[in-house]
Amino acid sequence: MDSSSTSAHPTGDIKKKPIVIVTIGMAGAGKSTFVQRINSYLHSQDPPQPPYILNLDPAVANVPFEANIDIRDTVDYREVMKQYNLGPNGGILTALNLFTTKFDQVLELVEKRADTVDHIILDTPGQIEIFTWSASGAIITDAIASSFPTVVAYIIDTPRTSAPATFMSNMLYACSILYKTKLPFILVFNKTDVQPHNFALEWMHDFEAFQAALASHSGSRDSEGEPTYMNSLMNSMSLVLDEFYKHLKAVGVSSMTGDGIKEFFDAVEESRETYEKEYLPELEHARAAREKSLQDVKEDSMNRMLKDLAVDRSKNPEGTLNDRWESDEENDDDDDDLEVNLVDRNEEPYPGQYIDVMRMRRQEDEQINWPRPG
Ligand SMILES: Nc1nc2c(ncn2[C@@H]2O[C@H](COP(=O)(O)OP(=O)(O)O)[C@@H](O)[C@H]2O)c(=O)[nH]1
Ligand SMILES: [Mg+2]
Repeated sequence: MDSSSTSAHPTGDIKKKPIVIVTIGMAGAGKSTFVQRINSYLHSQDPPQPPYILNLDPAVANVPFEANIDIRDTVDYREVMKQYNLGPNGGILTALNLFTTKFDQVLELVEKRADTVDHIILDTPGQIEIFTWSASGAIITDAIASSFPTVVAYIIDTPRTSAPATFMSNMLYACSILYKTKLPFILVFNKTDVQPHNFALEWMHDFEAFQAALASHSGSRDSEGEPTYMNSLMNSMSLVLDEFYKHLKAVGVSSMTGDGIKEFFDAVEESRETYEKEYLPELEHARAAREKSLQDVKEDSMNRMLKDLAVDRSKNPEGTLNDRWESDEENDDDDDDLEVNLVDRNEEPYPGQYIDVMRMRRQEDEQINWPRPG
């Protein structure tokens, strides 16, 4: 009987770190529906692999999945709108900013569960730019990507992307996000139940096919039969994008029927390797560079201080005797900053567990009235 090693490790290998899937995409592309679909797919696996889900959309009325951490428990974006005199977009952005100030606590909650989950999923606000072009979005993405392998799932509304010009702007947007986050990237052509995504794959693999589609589209020639400005611009851009396509994976899914979800998860697993081979070394390199420059600054100021001290002592030798201090104070940490509580919905609720950002509310007598433009 020598089967002891396998019985000690029923799974056979060491638990891998969970992988984070950040869903990004235009409003209505189907991010939330997609998250619901991959959630139910993971639940239906044998054995089930329930993911850990974060909802970062403060303005969503109904989430079609059960989030472990929900921004709406922490901030009420309508209250934020009222108190800061903002419109809906400003309200959503400010709500996300307020939440981001507590993201270290969110990460702690996630890390506590890292041993028991394989996937961590982020659903982001409906309007893409709120996440992709805000400091908060960048902070959240960087923080999570430096703790876990992370992949961006860029959700595309396939039926709405079938016109060549729309397709191109959508791809350029994806391109900008890829270069901003530098994370492994999966293009998810959603809603394939309405329209299959093969046209997109063809355009991505063969830019001549794309240019032909452009040319056959109305408005591609002006009255003299010359290609329009827009048309020639797009022709040259398609060459640029050709390079970009090489760095991504594309899958077609239907969040409605569940088609293609398995292929999506295959792409996620491949992305884990890309993360480890490409993103992680770059991240470590950047971190080392940052630490080195910080160290240089510290050393420089330390040297200058020592020099000043030496001059001082030579001027006033008795002063040196008083240069010591009694350290009778306890090692008292300045670190006891206010614990604001984030909630993991899987744990027992208790009173006062939510962050109350409304405490930052402005005083009645402040009389601030921000004029609205226009
Ligand atoms: N036919 C079809 N409709 C979808 C699919 N995925 C999402 N939708 C619909 O698209 C709309 C927007 O979806 P939602 O998930 O709220 O988009 P979000 O703003 O990106 O989160 C909803 O009406 C969904 O029912 C799909 O795969 N097929
Ligand atoms: Mg949504």
